[in-house]
Amino acid sequence: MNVINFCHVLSVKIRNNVWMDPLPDSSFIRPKGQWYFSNSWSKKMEHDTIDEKVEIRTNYFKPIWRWIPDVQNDFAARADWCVKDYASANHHPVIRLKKSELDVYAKAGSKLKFDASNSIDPDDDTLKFKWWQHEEAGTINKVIDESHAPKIEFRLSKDAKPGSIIHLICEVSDNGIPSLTRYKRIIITVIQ
Ligand SMILES: [Ca+2]
Repeated sequence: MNVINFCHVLSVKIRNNVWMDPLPDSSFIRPKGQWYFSNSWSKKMEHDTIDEKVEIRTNYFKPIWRWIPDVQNDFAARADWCVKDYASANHHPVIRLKKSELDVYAKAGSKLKFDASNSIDPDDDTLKFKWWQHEEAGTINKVIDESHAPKIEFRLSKDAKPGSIIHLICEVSDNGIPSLTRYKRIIITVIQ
């Protein structure tokens, strides 16, 4: 099964008041009673070194690990704020989109433009831009190529089905120490 398609499946009820993402492994039976890391699916997979299994595990946890460097840097900056004066510490960029709405409705085949060039950094750091599609969150596989310009422009496929959803992420990082990143998520819904 295509792992990305699998991630589009909504959480499933495991037991009373416990909802989780479905696992990409129908052979795994969730343990009864108390759950620990030691009896988890991820622990089981940790011992599997077959390339295909490693890829499945890596993709399954991508929604978590892709953010970790930014989370760690954010924490490091906050630690700096405790012991340094304002000018000696780094602070996050501020993303300013020219069109501020984050919920966008667009017809199949239409052209879309987004512009984050007005973004600023409170320390006057140099900014890096990255636009990318958060595929696991949406319902259409990759339709947007990653871009590193302050602006992005693309056309929706004429075949895009009404009701389909694309999550577009605008990521802006500075060159301070540690480098800090902010995000904006634009949710594009295809309409008739
Ligand atoms: Ca900064």
